[in-house]
Amino acid sequence: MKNHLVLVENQVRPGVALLRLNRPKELNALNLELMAELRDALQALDQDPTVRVMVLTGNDKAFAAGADIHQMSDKSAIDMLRIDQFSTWEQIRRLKKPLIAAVSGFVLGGGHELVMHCDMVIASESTRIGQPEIMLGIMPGAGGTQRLTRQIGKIAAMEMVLTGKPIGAGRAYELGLVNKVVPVEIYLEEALKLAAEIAEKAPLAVRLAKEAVLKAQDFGLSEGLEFERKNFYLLFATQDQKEGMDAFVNKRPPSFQGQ
Ligand code: DAK
Repeated sequence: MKNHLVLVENQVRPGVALLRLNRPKELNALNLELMAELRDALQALDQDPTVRVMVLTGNDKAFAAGADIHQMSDKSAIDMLRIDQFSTWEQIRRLKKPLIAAVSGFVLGGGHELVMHCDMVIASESTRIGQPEIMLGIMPGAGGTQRLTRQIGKIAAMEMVLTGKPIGAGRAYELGLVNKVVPVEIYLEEALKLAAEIAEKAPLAVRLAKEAVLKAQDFGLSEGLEFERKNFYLLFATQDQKEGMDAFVNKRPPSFQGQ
């Protein structure tokens, strides 16, 4: 039987799917096979109408300790170019539905870059986040200089990228890298609770709002506001907008159908 590198459970809460990285002995090091499996699983759930929100986790000791160093160690620049792993990561970046990371323990290198592909992050108190690539004679290559700097600013990003030293969960919260820090016993539960809350919202509004927030990372303000406005207008074409406003006017809870 195939040994799955990513375990998938659908409907762990209504409308919520859970994906678990499953290379515990290697601290969930992200090899090519795991990344391909993860991309395929995420894309399938993104297309599945019964799923509204996805949660990505590892285990208490490690979310992921980075890309697989054993697999990369003998590669040439041309090997890396031919493998073109960036297209896999790019496909994860293009997911339409919200993806929430539930992390604990080591969140290093590519592991943290993967977390930065997620939309929100719940962390356990034992989380250690770092970009240690500099220790290996390389540098971050999947967003660890660009997304990280946009998220926490130049000074803090420089320190993480140039020293390679990990930071604890409290500091990560102060810097805005995680939404919430909770005891290790409940970080997954907390992430599932957040996912379930978002799964109750109008799916098309969630999708277009996620898309617009992500554009703020790429666009200048006036381009971003124009993009926001178009998505805002578009939502007035949905049945869920009528349902949400009718429910408010008639003092009843809304029931959103994603139409
Ligand atoms: N790769 C492969 N195996 C790893 C690993 C990794 N990143 N991290 C840990 N392991 C394996 C260890 O080799 C060990 O396996 P055995 O020797 O038992 O077979 C097992 O996991 C347990 O690790 P340790 O014995 O080292 O455990 P400790 O508790 O003593 O230490 C540690 C935990 C996390 C401090 C240590 O394992 C460590 O420093 N790991 C390396 C962390 C690291 O440098 N990460 C950054 C890797 S570079 C790209 C996208 C992304 C990237 C590159 C390209 N493209 C899109 C092209 C990303 C690059 C990186 O992440």
